[in-house]
Amino acid sequence: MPFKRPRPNPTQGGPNSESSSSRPLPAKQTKTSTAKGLPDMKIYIVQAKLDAESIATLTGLAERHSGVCRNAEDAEVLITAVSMRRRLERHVPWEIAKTKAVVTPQWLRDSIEHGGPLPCDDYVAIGDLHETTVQHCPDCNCKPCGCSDDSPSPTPPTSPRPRTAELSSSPTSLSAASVPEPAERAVYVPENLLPPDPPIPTKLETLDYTSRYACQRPAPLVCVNQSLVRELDTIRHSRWLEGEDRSALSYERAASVIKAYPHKIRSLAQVVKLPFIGTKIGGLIEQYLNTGTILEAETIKGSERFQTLSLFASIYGIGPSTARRLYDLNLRTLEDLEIYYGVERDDVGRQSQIVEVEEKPQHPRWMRGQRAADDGLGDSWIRVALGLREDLAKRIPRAEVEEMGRVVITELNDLKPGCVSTIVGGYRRGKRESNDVDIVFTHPDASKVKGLCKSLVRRLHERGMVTHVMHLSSFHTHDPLRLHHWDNLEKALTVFILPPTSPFYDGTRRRLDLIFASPEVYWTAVIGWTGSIMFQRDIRQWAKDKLGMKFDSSGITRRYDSKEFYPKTEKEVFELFGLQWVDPTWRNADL
Ligand code: DCP
Ligand code: MG
Repeated sequence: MPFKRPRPNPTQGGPNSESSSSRPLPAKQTKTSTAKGLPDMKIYIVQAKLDAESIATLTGLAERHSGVCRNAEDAEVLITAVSMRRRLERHVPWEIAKTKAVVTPQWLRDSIEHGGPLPCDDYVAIGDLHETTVQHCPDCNCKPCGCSDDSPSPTPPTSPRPRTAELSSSPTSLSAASVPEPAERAVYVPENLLPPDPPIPTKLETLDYTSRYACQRPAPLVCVNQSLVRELDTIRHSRWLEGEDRSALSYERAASVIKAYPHKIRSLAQVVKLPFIGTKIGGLIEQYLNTGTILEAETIKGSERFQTLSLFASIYGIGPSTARRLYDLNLRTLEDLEIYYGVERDDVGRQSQIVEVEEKPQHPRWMRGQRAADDGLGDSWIRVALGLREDLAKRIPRAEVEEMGRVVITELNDLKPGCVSTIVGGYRRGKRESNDVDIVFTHPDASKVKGLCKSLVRRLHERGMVTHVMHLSSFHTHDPLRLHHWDNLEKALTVFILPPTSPFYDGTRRRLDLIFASPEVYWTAVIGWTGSIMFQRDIRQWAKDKLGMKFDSSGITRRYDSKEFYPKTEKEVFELFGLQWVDPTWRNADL
């Protein structure tokens, strides 16, 4: 779910995840994975230009999924972040480099994700080595250049070997093999597209606040240790603003664990064994217990830099890197930003206009810590958001969220009768006031969903209700070979105003996100967009760790064979993953 309101969240997972490539992968090859993703392959990692953490990560990946060599000469594949020949030559003799596939670190990540070596063409690290890299690439496809159709593959194709055994060996896991085969898309008949009614009670006793996974911990809207959570969240927010995503994630995880801890914390001993509470966090908790605050959080709150970066990042479309850039330009107030961006408030404030902001390449927002350098929506949207900032900063009470839902659904049903929908996001988790309204829609007849998002936005615009659209994505059929199935949903991120006939009308602009899912993935979309961020991210992590499955708001896929699963109710999603049901109001795993 790209381009939602930038929020103080570093590792933006949201409904989707972790490899840094947003490019569609080439078709899967006949050579498929064994327990090791890249069996019998020798990899050498050129350390130049990689920081210690990346070296450790890449080495770990190579060790787990392949084989690591101590010198370049013995390797088939050289992984390097270096892009200049001269620089590479300082580390690897050119004559040797020419006999290897010399590729970027992304090749390793993508190949592992893919379950076998990918063609190197798109991952060539050094321009001068393009041809030799393609020639020596260990993928089993014929090389686009340099080899003939009948040249033998460096590693002959092996027959596919599903990773089922490996998966089912985990004692806590629901084996992927035990999951029923997915229904064929063509014969899928949705049986229950409406939210369960009456709500399914959460059996708190079956949930586990000590779990490493937020999707197993019951987290209320406000917990008994809320002020401690807030202190930790201040540090997290600061780290996020400073681009220190890994550190931010540590604080986010610790705060999330505390959020679900059901007792008032009076001594560190109560929580010291909980996951993600290490020595550092433990020290901070102790400090909080002794003094009622965490010194670092208090210092952060008092810092001018933090206050300014927070202010800038509160503008929809400005992410941390843009905020820091603006700060470095010596801008300090929103008025400074107005001048910098050339905002004429009357222009954007009251006119009804569709501002379609150019869509950027979609970097999975959930690929925490690996986001694009520029995390915002672009200058044209920032200009609009600055002009609307007073309206957009106002929280939306529940009754008004419901009114907005009613109005939109009425318009939609005029357009296409029979649609069903769920208001998701913070509203569904019980928040008394929301920053925006998120609604997921579908139609029991899948063929009627396509294009509906655009038609609805057009209709709402014609009726003066949608004034701005900053992202409108179109629907593509699900492509299971993509790393992230973003395109199974149609999304419109808009600015909305209630019609003057509404009893709630007061002219305030509101952010409204419309998400259209095909009926097969309606419930995964509902879960992904209900959040909270940490809750849905840990469902994804759980699905990956325990079942070898991919989960995001646009679908569920089994990794080893890319088969899709279509749960028919929200509860079925939990059942499929072997998770206990958690009512949305207990999914508040973030602050
Ligand atoms: N989401 C996510 N990761 C993100 C952003 C969003 O998983 N980085 C998912 C979970 C969120 C849901 O989308 O709960 C809706 O996102 P919002 O930004 O609208 O956040 P909420 O609706 O939870 O709160 P509010 O809108 O009140 O700020
Ligand atoms: Mg929301």
